Amino acid sequence: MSLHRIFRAVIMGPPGSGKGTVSARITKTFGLKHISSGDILRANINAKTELGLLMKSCIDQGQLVPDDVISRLILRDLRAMEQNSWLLDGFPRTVSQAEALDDAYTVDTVINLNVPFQTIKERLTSRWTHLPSGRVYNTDFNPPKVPGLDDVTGEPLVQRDDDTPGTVTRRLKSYETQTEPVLEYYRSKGVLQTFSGTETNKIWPHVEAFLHRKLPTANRNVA
Ligand code: G5P
Ligand code: MG
Repeated sequence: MSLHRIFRAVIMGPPGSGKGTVSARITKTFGLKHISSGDILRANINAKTELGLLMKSCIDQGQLVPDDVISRLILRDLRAMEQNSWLLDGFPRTVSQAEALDDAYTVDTVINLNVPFQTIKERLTSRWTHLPSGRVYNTDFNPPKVPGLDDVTGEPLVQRDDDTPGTVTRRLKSYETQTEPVLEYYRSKGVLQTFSGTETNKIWPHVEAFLHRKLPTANRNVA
């Protein structure tokens, strides 16, 4: 790896596996730009853009939005950060999305968070989100300093419309049928690194050590 090489990573894992939580730690420690497809979609819904209005019912029902829509959206954002190292969270989620990404960029590493479904179901019903930033809290695991309010802005936290038990079950189903094949896709390319566990605080040191090996200081974005 040359000194100035840009580092491009993907973080995968079932809904609620801790992608957002681990991404925040990676961005803080390694300075990669974080792009979350879910955060971008929710920002569109919140701002009532045409795209947001079209995608809302899909997301609320726990279904994936169409491949061409999300691929276009994410690839457009990535073109605006050609000079940056980045971490993609929530994209790609189908083999077709992975192929679209592959046509434009080579992914250096894929971090896969392997967390049992039972653990996930308990977490999501106690998640609170600050929609504008994507910051996530949990009433047990990492509660906000003031209940119901974001630590940084003091703005109100909300529960996501797709965090109801029935919708979580549908999201896990679509993960199994549509997203698990993407793991195989990256495994065959030799870039998949899986981290298993039930607690983010136990998984994180392994992810951090792995990235320290992969990503010498010189490759990080200037903060
Ligand atoms: P998203 O937004 O990408 P998901 O379903 O992939 O949504 P989600 O729900 O955002 O993933 P996460 O980021 O993996 O989960 O997890 P998180 O938010 O960090 O952690 C979950 C909760 O657990 C939080 O409350 C956190 O504090 C807590 N937690 C973390 N670690 C621990 C721990 O160790 N212990 C405990 N007790 N708690 C913990 O996508 C949403 C929708 O957008 C559409 C789809 O409709 C999708 O369903 N979409 C796409 N559609 C098509 N293609 C794409 N590429 C799409 N991307 C998004
Ligand atoms: Mg997330």
